[in-house]
Amino acid sequence: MPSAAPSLSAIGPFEVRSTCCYCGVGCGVVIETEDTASGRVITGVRGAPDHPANFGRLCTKGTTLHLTAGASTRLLQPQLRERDAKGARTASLKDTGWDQALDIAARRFAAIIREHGPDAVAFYISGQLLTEDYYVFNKLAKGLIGTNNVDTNSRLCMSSAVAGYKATLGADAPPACYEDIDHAECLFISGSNTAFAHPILYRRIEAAREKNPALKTIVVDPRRTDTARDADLHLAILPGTDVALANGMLHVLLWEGLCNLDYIRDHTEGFETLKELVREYTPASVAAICGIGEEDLITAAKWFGGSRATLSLYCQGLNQSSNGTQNNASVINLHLATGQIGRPGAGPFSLTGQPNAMGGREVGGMANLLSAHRDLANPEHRAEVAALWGIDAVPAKPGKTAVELFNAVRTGEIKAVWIACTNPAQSMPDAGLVREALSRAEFVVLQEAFANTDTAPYADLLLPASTWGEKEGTVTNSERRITRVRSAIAPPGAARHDWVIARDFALRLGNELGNTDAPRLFAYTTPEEVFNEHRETTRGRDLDITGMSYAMLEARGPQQWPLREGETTGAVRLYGDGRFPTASGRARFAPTHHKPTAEKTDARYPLHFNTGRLRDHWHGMSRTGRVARLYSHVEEPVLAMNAIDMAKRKFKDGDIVQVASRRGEFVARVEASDDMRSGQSYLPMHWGSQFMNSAGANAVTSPAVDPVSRQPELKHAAVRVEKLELPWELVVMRTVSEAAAPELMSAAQPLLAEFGYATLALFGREQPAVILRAANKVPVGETLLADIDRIFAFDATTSLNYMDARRGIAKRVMVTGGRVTGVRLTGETAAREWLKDAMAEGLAVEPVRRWVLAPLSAPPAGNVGRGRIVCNCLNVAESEIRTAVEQGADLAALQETLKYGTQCGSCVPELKQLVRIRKAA
Ligand SMILES: Nc1nc2c(c(=O)[nH]1)N[C@H]1C(S)=C(S)[C@@H](COP(=O)(O)OP(=O)(O)OC[C@H]3O[C@@H](n4cnc5c(=O)[nH]c(N)nc54)[C@H](O)[C@@H]3O)O[C@H]1N2
Ligand SMILES: Nc1nc2c(c(=O)[nH]1)N[C@H]1C(S)=C(S)[C@@H](COP(=O)(O)OP(=O)(O)OC[C@H]3O[C@@H](n4cnc5c(=O)[nH]c(N)nc54)[C@H](O)[C@@H]3O)O[C@H]1N2
Ligand code: SF4
Ligand SMILES: [Mo]
Repeated sequence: MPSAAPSLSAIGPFEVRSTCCYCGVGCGVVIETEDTASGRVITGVRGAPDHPANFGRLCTKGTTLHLTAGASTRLLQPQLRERDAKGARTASLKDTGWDQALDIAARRFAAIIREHGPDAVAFYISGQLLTEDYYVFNKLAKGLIGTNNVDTNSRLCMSSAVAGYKATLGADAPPACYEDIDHAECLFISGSNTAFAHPILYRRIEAAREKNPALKTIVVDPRRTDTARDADLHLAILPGTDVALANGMLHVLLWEGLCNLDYIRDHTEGFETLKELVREYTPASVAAICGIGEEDLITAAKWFGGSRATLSLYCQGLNQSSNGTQNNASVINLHLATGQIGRPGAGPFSLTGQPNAMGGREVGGMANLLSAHRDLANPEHRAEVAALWGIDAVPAKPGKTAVELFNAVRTGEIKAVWIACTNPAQSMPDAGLVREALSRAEFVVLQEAFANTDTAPYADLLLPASTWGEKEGTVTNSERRITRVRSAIAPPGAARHDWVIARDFALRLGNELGNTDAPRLFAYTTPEEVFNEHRETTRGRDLDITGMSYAMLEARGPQQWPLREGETTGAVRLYGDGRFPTASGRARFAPTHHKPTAEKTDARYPLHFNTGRLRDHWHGMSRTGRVARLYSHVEEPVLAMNAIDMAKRKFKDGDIVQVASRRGEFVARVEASDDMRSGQSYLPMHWGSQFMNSAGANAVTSPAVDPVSRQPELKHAAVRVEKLELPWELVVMRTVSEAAAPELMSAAQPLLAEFGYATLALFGREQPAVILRAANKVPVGETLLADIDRIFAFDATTSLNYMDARRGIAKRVMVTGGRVTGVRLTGETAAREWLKDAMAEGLAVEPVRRWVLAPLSAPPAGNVGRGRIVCNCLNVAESEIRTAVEQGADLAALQETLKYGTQCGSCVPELKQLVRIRKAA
């Protein structure tokens, strides 16, 4: 194994160890490369066998990382957007050099700072940046410019977890570790769809349950997710009632004598107030608030308090709420009251979402934080950081947090915003408002790896960043483990590393502002130098990593913090001695009453709207959206509703509906799901304007925030759903090489706006294809159809055509090299699934030929299509699994003889469910 980044001149296959760039599990990967005529390219990826987060395993997203490494749709050159005579942004972008780009940025920022002060500019960065990138950005804002206006997408993600830990344990440190799953006797999983969002951790949970059948799992989630379905007990609470649930559980724990009074006496404070408060949270009243059975509440409490070791795993179901801090604190209350902390298998373990959410917290890269878990509000902390940086002072005025920041951009208080490694036009709540803010801003810089995100059209300056497979640095995963990220190939085009871009901008801005300190403050030549400076800021702090170095991580592998100078291993878990980093050394209970969410349903907006993740996609899909097979599990945005609510509205599966809140709306298909309780609806967060004709889920979500953490309430909005009559349908499918797929999708994206309903996706595997699905009130005009033919390269002269003007139906099929390579159906699309399979699987062309030329529009009898793919590694459809199960196969048989679910394992929860359904029938 090579020890450092390979010399790029080396010839032949080469492998480099790095970390997966998706979720906070932080799996180690081995990147496989090959040298080609056009330089070194990434050809494969596999799990690093000895990485303590994954021991060789990767999920569906990790195993397909190499398929996202091609250059198409990458930003390759700095680009400047032109403005029209009225000063509005145009679609026209001009390539420019780095010197010119950074000079322009420095001049614009300097002019605004001189005229309006440092708080008139802001940085909005990301938990997907490496620790070194993050550190430089934070110092640039707080140390050079003198503004605390630096916030990140972690505000939408982990800030309630940070606030919850600090309020109770005294510091932002997840005390547990992955190994605790093996030692636990009870797992309390709340607001976390671990099976989808932290799949490799979920494999660990499956293994632990297999090894220890006594291990009890409780899942708290309003939806019956794959994680919930697998659990011993699923509490399908009403959305936003987590605090009531925890208070009710504590009530039961007290009643049952399951609290650890010795622990409470020796290591905590404030219990009396909480005890008094939970008196009124009787099982009956809590069951009513949460909409669950009293018995289930009591069982949950007994399992939690009665087990030898209880581990809680929680995520956005708790964090993304206007009560997010209290949701977190109330789970921690339960651990403190039962002494379930600081021992193997016990503790409140907040799962981090992004690969470096933790690193961002460590460098203090948020509007209210400072380096090494210091607080901006604390004058001593400010003085310490100023001394470490060698500057007079860091500004005391708190910076603006994400939602406030974009509001201030909208009102003109903030005039220039620098966005790096995040896509706020899609991922922020109330996307319409954020888009309006961006369009009003005087100057927007976007530092991105990919060109086609929803934020890109608002950028005046686009700066191409290097990304996974190219960058060097470190990230910290959920269990406080710092791992190296390494480069396997050179960045394409003119792309540069994020920390380099931030440094070079800082140097130029310093120059413009006449700040002679800048060259000293940003004298880094390698990410290692940045790491070493960051390390020094942690000395004596709870996350002290003075014993770590790049060389040490090289020699000894990934390490958990704290790891102080002189130590050889980090802390596996925290607070084993019952001492907490608070003034008194005791943990604090955080008593609080149940409060409803900020937005409530009413007669006009009667349905609760919830959002979250899919198994195979990542956020705005700039990366996963390039890989055809990652669409096969869920092909398009579908609103999930309960069957009763659908019947009440006379909706059928597949109907097109408009979902509207007080802020905006989107159009999607609707499907009944028995995972949903009545009164609730759900749409995945991934689909934005690149994939549908609206901003998607965040067109309707609420910008209400938690008063302490300022985290927005992305899981709770009130909506109304109405059916749209769009009888005229269109489906266009075109095969394309994997490398060219993103480009064709980008080219087709402007078409989405032309229809009442429209989505874009990929399908297929060896032979990927782009698919545009659309519907409209009336047939669209010939000009638009001609545009479609041009964009999708349909050749009317060589394609098979059928037209029935009277019925308004047209069929067009292209056959190339004995395969169906293009299909355009208008008016009627009943045969689309059959034709889709014909294209993806290369089925015989003859039946398709006959069908095109015949007047029928339905597919030939019996050709319904394979349907949804469940096992992505082996390309197995749900229909095929059902057939095998009907013939008697159980999970073991599916795995042993058919090998389904034996590679990455991400589909195992669904295989189990299909077997369960069959057994129940
Ligand atoms: N496949 C995939 N994995 C990912 C990501 C991705 O984009 N794709 N993103 C990563 C990131 S950044 C993050 S933050 C994590 C998020 O990981 P998770 O938090 O596990 O994922 P979500 O689907 O956002 O939300 C989890 C669950 O919260 C539930 N929920 C909603 N309201 C409530 C409530 O009031 N109470 C409770 N108890 N639960 C509620 C939802 O129904 C949902 O099932 O995933 C990470 N992993
Ligand atoms: N409705 C709803 N909205 C949500 C959520 C939800 O559950 N529901 N979850 C929220 C959460 S938890 C999160 S974390 C956010 C995530 O929201 P975003 O941060 O907007 O999501 P991403 O699509 O991951 O954006 C990262 C961007 O960085 C780019 N990129 C990749 N690598 C690099 C790199 O090395 N350098 C640079 N400069 N750019 C790079 C990618 O192309 C991508 O466009 O979404 C939030 N929004
Ligand atoms: S669980 Fe999947 S997405 Fe998360 S780090 Fe591991 S391979 Fe990557
Ligand atoms: Mo996140």
